[in-house]
Amino acid sequence: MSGQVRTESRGDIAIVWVDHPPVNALSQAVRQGLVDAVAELAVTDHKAIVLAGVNDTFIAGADIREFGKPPMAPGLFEVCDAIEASPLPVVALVQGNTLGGGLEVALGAHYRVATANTRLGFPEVNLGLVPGAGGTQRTPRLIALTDAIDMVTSGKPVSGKRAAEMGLVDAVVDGDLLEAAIGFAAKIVDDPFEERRLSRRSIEMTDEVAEQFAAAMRAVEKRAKGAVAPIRAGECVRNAYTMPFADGLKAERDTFMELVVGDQSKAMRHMFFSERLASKPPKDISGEARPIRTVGVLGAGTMGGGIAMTYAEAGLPVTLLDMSQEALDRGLSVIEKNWRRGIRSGRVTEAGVSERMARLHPTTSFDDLADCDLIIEAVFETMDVKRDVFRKIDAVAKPGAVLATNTSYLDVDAIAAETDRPQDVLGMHYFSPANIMKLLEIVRAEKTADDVLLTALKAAKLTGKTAVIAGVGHGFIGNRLLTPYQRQAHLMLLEGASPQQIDQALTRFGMAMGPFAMGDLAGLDIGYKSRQDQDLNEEERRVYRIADALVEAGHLGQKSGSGFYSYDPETRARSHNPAAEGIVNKVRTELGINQREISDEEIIERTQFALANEGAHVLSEGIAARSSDIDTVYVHGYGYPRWRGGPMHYAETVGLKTVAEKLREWSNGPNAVHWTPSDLLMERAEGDGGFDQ
Ligand code: 3H9
Repeated sequence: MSGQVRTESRGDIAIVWVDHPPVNALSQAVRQGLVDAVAELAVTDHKAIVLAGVNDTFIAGADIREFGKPPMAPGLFEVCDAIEASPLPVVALVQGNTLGGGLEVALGAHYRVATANTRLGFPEVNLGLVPGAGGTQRTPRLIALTDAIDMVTSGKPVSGKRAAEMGLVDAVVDGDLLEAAIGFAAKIVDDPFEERRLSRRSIEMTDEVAEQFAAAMRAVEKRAKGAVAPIRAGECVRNAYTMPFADGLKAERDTFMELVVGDQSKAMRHMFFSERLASKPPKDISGEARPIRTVGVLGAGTMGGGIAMTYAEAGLPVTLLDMSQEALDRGLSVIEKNWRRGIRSGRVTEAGVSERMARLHPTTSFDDLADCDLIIEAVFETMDVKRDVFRKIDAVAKPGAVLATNTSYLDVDAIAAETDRPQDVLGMHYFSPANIMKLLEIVRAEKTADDVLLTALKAAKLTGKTAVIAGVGHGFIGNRLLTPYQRQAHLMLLEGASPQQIDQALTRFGMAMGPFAMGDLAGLDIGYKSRQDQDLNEEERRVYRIADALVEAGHLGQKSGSGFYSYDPETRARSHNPAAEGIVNKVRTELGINQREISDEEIIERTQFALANEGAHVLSEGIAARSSDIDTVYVHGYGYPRWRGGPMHYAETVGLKTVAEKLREWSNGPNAVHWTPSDLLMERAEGDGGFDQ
């Protein structure tokens, strides 16, 4: 047996421990250890086996680091088969994370006991995969088809309590879990368990099942938005009804093997590791995070309110400051309304909302921030206002408090310089709605102390955010890349593409929203005002002539009922806006543009390579530490399809050579002024690797 699996005896019950911290992933040594343990125990006097994991968790799945490498025996499906074929009944003690291959192992067992709050699920689809060791075959043999489809295609885990309701586990246990599992095993030792070997059960594709399946799959296809794994996982579940177990298992394994070498799974595995890498402290810093017991938030508007919600949801008391009682009352009522919406959908209870509201302490006095460990300002986005607010915070905050600005563009060094403690200042850039969006850009200013940066990373972890560290620079990572992306969209609009064509090409590519629908949502007047305030040259003004003309004609986007599109006042449904089309044509004529056909391929190349090129600039300027951080920002903050792995990974998938050739062509073409190929990208294109070498 391997060191990662060990056995012990409790009377005539054997315990098999999977001991592979931190998450007991199913390495080759664990797989071999399990097969050996079951075989060895079969020839002892034991009467039953309890299968458990160390560290209060069962098994979080196959070892993702092994994917894409040559397979090593035994395969996980063989492990599950060996457990199921054991002559001794096997009880899986399911606690902590029981995910993917971990749940497949538990389904190979004959019984499952679980804690009420364990997480059981098939997250394979989040890695662009289907379960590959019988998960799609055993699950529908145990629970209702709709539940099985939901588990396998959504990737969302269910609790032990819910699993018991579904029939996925046999009992919910608490207290001393091992004793409870041993007690359960002692009760069933003499029971026949032949029919508990799930592979031996047969299920049929009746008309009713076929109908349920078709309805469930229609919903899956709608949600998939270009991702293939959920659809393939659903097809595997169907096989469970139409094929003998062995054939269904083989079809599932073949699907897994096909997907694991495909671009989508590679991209999603890249995201899995990128997200974890992004939130690790940089190598050059040391020390410990400062304590976060109380939080202060300035501004009770949309952004400040969302940030306050995030911390209150994490259980922390929040002092919420605004200039007037009226603004505070308005902010608090919006917050309460948002939380109450969660009662209807079951995300929070009535009592939970009251508890959260009680954590919010509204005030109009800066003095009430004196006791806060972390103070985040989310006031109006102009330098003068931010400077003024920071001077006031500096006057009242206790020594050692971490002071954060939620700016989206401004110079954090300049803001820090307003205080007598620039070492305590950094940027914490949240995305709207801040209580929902996962991304947090943490902006490390020139003088930010190590332990201040660590405190911001801790705050992200406490509140379930995906943190990415950025350096100071206009727009940091995310908004900086957005400018050339949008510029290309607006140029193509001038050249002949319609807003619909551009938006559709990009949503088909997988973006959550196209740039013109997004502009309408945000309000076209915002970009207009910001352009008025900037000293833009004639070329740059030309790019946005259509957007400016729309605003001047009163088409401000959704808020005025029309922008690039028209909006139904009731449903907000989008439709063609003939007035916008007229404005587009007029501007093209005024500028003397000869309209031409633009292919969807060109739309994708110009927008995506603009992102990658700017990303490479950001990398070489040291504003992002790694290209994978840029990918994390785009997937979590900008609706970039996870299955494409972010704009930098996408460029690598296309091939940096191809990207470089296009950049060379465009920087010598009619739009040359808008293209500055990154030296870093051009240089990396010469080698075989990607951005992060
Ligand atoms: C599968 O099972 C396929 C099968 O159907 C068929 C096979 C044939 N492998 O997230 P954390 C590492 S597909 C390798 O920070 P948490 C992780 O990288 C798999 N490594 O902790 C990190 O390492 P480091 C289906 C893994 O407490 C460390 O463990 N399963 C794996 O916030 C701690 O992780 C999944 O998709 C793994 N499977 O969250 C589950 N899992 O310290 C994936 C974790 O070097 N895992 N690591 O950065 C998760 O969702 C979370 O890690 C989990 C814990 C919820 C378990």
